[in-house]
Amino acid sequence: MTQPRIVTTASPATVVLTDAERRQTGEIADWLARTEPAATDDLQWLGAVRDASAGLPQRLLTELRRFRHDAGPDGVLVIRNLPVTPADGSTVLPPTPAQPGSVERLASTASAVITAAMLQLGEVIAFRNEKSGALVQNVVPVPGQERQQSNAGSVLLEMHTENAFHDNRPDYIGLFCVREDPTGEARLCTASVRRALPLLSDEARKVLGENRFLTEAPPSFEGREGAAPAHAILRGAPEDPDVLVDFSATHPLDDEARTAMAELRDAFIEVTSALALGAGDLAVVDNRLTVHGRTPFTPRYDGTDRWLHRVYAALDNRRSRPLRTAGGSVLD
Ligand SMILES: O=C(O)CCC(=O)C(=O)O
Ligand SMILES: [Fe+2]
Repeated sequence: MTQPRIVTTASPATVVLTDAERRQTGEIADWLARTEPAATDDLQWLGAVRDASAGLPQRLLTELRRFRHDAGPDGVLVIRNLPVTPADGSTVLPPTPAQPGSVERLASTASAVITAAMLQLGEVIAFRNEKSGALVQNVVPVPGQERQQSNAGSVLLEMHTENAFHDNRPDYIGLFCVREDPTGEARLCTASVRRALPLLSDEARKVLGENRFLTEAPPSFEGREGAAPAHAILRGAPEDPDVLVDFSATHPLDDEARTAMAELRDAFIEVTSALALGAGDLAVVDNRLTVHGRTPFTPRYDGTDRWLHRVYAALDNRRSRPLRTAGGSVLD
């Protein structure tokens, strides 16, 4: 496949916290980082974060609520100037991890910030077979996995709906940058179906709306084989559809479907926003409206590489209940 040209369009909706709002958020997050059992996967700690998230700055709560109502033309909300480490300087950010499947099990200022923000959008979830079911996961480049189509890779990561193959895929993905890419090359790419739709031919719209595509599980899911049933890529209201596609895992079932998918990929490239995330930037992506990916970059593996925390949120906790066998946040 040819490497897409990344075009930066106008930046998506962005909220920059004032220093007072950052302090207010930091006070909550620093307190949560010290709140027992201070473990990101513990239901009691999550309960404390859920309660405390109601005390986030009013402007942030309002923006999150608006975004949940309607994610806008880009389906992305960027929140900047969030705290990453404690205000009192008691902890500094450790070196960027480089081991495979790295996750955050211990509460910290940064893990509390992203969990609190995501809990204002929905219920946080994880998948037992992905990153050992941890709710707060690390997005870091991993030596030897450079060419993988997963967030451990550093080649171009194709645009995708997160966990497209899964019936209970998240509604929102939070990506919180705790250390920016020192080379400045890595960009989070996002493209919404609302922006891409007007660029598609009538024929492509029709074909993309039919069950002519198969999607496999991504490499980050251990032990998942085979593809789910054939599905449509454009779904719901024809004039404002949802999108379900992973350009490295979705396969067209016939030539017309292949042509339509190629047209969609070109349209997404035309409307892509490429965001260089800085430390303290949280990008929230609406996984129904917007696909995401990442430009290639050059890891150093010396502790200074780009480091994001990732948390998923789902809107309907009852729908996934049969898969949450222990009644917690992890889907089996
Ligand atoms: O590294 C990025 O910016 C995005 C990676 C990604 O797609 C993910 O973690 O879900
Ligand atoms: Fe992703």
